[in-house]
Amino acid sequence: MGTTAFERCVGDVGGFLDHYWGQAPLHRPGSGTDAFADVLTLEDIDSLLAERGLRFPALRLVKDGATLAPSTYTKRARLQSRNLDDVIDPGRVYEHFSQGATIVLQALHRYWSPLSHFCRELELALTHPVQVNVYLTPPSSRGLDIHYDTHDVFVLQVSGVKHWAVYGEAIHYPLAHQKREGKITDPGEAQIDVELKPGDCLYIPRGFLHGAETVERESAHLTIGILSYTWRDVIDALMGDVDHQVFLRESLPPGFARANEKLLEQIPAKLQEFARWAGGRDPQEIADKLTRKFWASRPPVLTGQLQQILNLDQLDDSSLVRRRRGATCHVDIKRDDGLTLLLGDRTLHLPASLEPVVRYLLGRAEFRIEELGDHLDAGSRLVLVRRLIKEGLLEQDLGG
Ligand SMILES: [Mn+2]
Repeated sequence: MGTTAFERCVGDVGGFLDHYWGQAPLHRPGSGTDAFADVLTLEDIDSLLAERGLRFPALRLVKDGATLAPSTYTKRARLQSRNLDDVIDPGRVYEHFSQGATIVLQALHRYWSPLSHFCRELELALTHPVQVNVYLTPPSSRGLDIHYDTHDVFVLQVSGVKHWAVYGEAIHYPLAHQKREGKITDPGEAQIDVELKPGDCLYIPRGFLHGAETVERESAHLTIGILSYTWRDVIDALMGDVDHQVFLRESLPPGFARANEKLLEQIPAKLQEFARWAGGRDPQEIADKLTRKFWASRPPVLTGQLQQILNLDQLDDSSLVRRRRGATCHVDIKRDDGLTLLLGDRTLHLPASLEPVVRYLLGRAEFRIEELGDHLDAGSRLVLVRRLIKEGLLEQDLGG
């Protein structure tokens, strides 16, 4: 391997960004049947279905364009003193599958660590959030009707074969709520018409119509969804400050809803005032807000953290420490009150004096704690490293 997650999806990243990203679908033939075996196999899916005790809607079933009622494949279970009525019944899931239903495993990046890492790598490359679903379709079946999605997707074929058709754009850059209701009967001519084989990747930008069905064989694929930030988010970031603007807090003219002349008269001036205010905003401040939004909302990947916590008291100056795989950290020094580390789901405030040592340790693949000696005394460096291990940013080398 040695290639990045992004390259595994699109090949040449530069060419993809120039010619396809947000513009056009792309089919990329794969490098063989085992191309995605390290992230998910059919055996893995089998074990996820049968052994994980999943609850709806982590798994759902669709058939011929319709979602099956969860009550037909869930069961009741008692846990502690609680009655759960949404526990997936694997036996009934397999029965539905035998009768043509597609199994959808939702948000696998949350609990299947090879996919957590794959998605994390991809989202760090894009700095747009990424999620993944798995679709397992029996032979001669169709899961969803022709539709478009409101986020870009990479379809990665894991096993079996599926026939895909990608048509033109139904709506340019749809947002999450801009879905189309009702059946699409005339999607127009297909731009891509292909049998997706193991190792293949298909990129479908949001808004592009597509449909898929299996023929002779079953099919298992990953759909990686890219939940892009848009310019709408820039406006949202701007609007966060609007409440501080007195000129917008002024009440509308009394009686405006009965006779609106006064309102009509005042709107253009207010909009101009708003445009002046918006135009005078510091772009850096807005960019920083969006940057923080990404780095402060990444779910942690805490594989092995139990061992880390149990071995904290073994840490000494000679301990080898490294950045935890998949851990995110953004150093925010814009604030006056010290150093802020955005660690995905948590924010860590440290004294500003620690900036050089934090930069040092973030810049290294791995290091021994004694290497921090130029910056911190023996006690302080142990305290800092221990804290960063607890926060999930670093991990101690526990020797195999
Ligand atoms: Mn789709």
